[in-house]
Amino acid sequence: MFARLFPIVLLANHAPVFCQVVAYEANTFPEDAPQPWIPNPACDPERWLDNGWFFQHVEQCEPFPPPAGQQESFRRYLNLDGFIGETEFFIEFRVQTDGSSSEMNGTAPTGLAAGGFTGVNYHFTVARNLVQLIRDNTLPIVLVELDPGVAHTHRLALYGAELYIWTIDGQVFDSGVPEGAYPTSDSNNIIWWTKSWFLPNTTKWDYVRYGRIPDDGSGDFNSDAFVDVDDFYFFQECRTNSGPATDAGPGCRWADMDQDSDVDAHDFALFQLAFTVTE
Ligand SMILES: [Ca+2]
Ligand SMILES: [Ca+2]
Ligand SMILES: [Ca+2]
Repeated sequence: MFARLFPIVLLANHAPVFCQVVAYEANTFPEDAPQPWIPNPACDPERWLDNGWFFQHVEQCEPFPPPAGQQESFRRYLNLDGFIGETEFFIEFRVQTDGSSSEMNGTAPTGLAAGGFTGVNYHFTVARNLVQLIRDNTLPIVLVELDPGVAHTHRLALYGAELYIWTIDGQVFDSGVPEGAYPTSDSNNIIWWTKSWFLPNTTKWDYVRYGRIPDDGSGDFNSDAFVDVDDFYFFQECRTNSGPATDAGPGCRWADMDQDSDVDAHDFALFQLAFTVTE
């Protein structure tokens, strides 16, 4: 299926390389993923898997009065993943909720936050038709309207203390100089959740990914120095979401092998050439 042109040369140099991406693809429950998330449920919310999506349904929690009913969050610590000090870091998640924006002052219906006890924070709250980003109580809240009824891809690209860029479905909605670098030793965890504040909601997650930003045109999504089956799944996703002469977006620059902004058959040919069989 794949060209196997250079496996002997590369296998001779094959040393264990730390996989530089954590990707939860919602084919399992988050706590059962190969790189598991730490769950923290309250009041036994409903949850299920369907075809690569993780669903959460939350309601109020009898007999306790609102606000704050059922909820469940998932957390990982980036210091355990070896990402502290990474100066080309991304967080990307794809989610859809039917929850109301009236829930947002209770950090519901759903969201994701990157932060820690001190240091830099990026706190996203997502509703059916609205998303907000809070970085600090002293900074303006950024609000962006969303088309309801479809999933949206949120991507945060962080370049040390120099630059942050927030894109939704490939379009930039906020960027600038951050208050500091992320991740750092005191700002080093990612948490995502679904919650009923006053109202019920059903939320579905396609994926939550974070890690080193892969090099442009490298074909190496997880930055382990090999173009192999681990990258292929993500390459196919980029190709499906792009096509000839269609900008594949910031999350797919690594898959644009010929650097003309799309991910198409020409890129696939180059991906095959770069492909190696690893053991
Ligand atoms: Ca998925
Ligand atoms: Ca790779
Ligand atoms: Ca291309």
